[in-house]
Amino acid sequence: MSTVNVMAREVAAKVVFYGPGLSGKTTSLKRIYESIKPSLRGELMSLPTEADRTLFFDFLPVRVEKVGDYALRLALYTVPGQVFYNATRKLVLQGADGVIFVADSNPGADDSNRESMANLEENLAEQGIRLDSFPLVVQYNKRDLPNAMTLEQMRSSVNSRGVPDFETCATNGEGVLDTMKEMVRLVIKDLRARKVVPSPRPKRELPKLDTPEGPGLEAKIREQLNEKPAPPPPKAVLPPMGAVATLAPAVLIDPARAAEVCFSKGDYDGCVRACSEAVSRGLSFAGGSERGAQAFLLGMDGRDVLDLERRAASGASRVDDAAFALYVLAQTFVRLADAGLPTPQQ
Ligand SMILES: Nc1nc2c(ncn2[C@@H]2O[C@H](COP(=O)(O)OP(=O)(O)OP(=O)(O)O)[C@@H](O)[C@H]2O)c(=O)[nH]1
Ligand SMILES: [Mg+2]
Repeated sequence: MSTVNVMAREVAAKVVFYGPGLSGKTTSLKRIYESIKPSLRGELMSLPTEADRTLFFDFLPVRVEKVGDYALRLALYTVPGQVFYNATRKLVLQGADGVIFVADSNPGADDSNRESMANLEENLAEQGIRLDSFPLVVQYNKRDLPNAMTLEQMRSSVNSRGVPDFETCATNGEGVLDTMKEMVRLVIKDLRARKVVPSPRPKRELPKLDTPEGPGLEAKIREQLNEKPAPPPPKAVLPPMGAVATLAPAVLIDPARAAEVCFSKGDYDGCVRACSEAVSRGLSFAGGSERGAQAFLLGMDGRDVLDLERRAASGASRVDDAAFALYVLAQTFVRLADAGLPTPQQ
């Protein structure tokens, strides 16, 4: 769900990479991470199994500097494609502003491509969203395979709607940024149509979507995305700020970092406890003392908050509990930003 901070003139939106298992969602996100200037992205949070399959989700926050006079912040997620992770897919899909569907060009994946598209449609419908009127881009991945299905075959399998589509090879990055740029364009168009951000004013210095003069949004985005892979970040004594701390309001950066450090050290109990405490502190900015009411006021799912408290009390957290805790904490930060909390006096 997009959130707007009018004071900071900032809009945050959520984009989800969806598709069958092994189609190349995580690989695509890694290419985007490598292609964006370090100053415009947070850390890539990835949670693979030993066999490199996505267990919960991958997460990358990026900033596309300006949309009109608003700064656009994107949270990019991938879902786990394996069929039995549908509960996680639903959770990650909640509040998405756009979806990049990554289809696999391997002929053996035709059925799973179709099933995954049907699954996306079903999971969005549960949120009351019709795919026909939702920002969607299709990425036909693994075009480098010698026996890749033809473009026509793939279109008829997963793109009966005729949404914008791109041929990609995520392993070498071909087409991945073009797909992302189109997604950004559709999300912005949708945010404007829903009046979440104002339409551009007819002033020369503002970026314009479709006119030849002026820098144009496309050019603006291009400016912000390096076409070449970024050099590795310099060695830091402290671990780099992670994805969740990047979203934190100033007063909660340290607790968020503490949770991330616990996670990276494998201290999952510590991570869940730290998240639970930081969520409590975050919710307290909504006023009152009752967790459920605070969550409600911020527009959060109270069940997630209670679930987090239960996991923190259990003292037997596993990696997926810690990932869930970080997810709830990230949601709290996004909702706080939406509500303009904490105020500068707090
Ligand atoms: N040949 C080829 N292989 C690719 C391409 N993209 C990804 N792969 C490979 O496909 C495998 C799966 O890629 P992932 O990015 O982990 O797939 P995923 O969609 O995230 O999979 P899940 O997390 O299980 O849903 C890896 O071995 C990748 O190297 C591509 O464009 N071409
Ligand atoms: Mg993955």
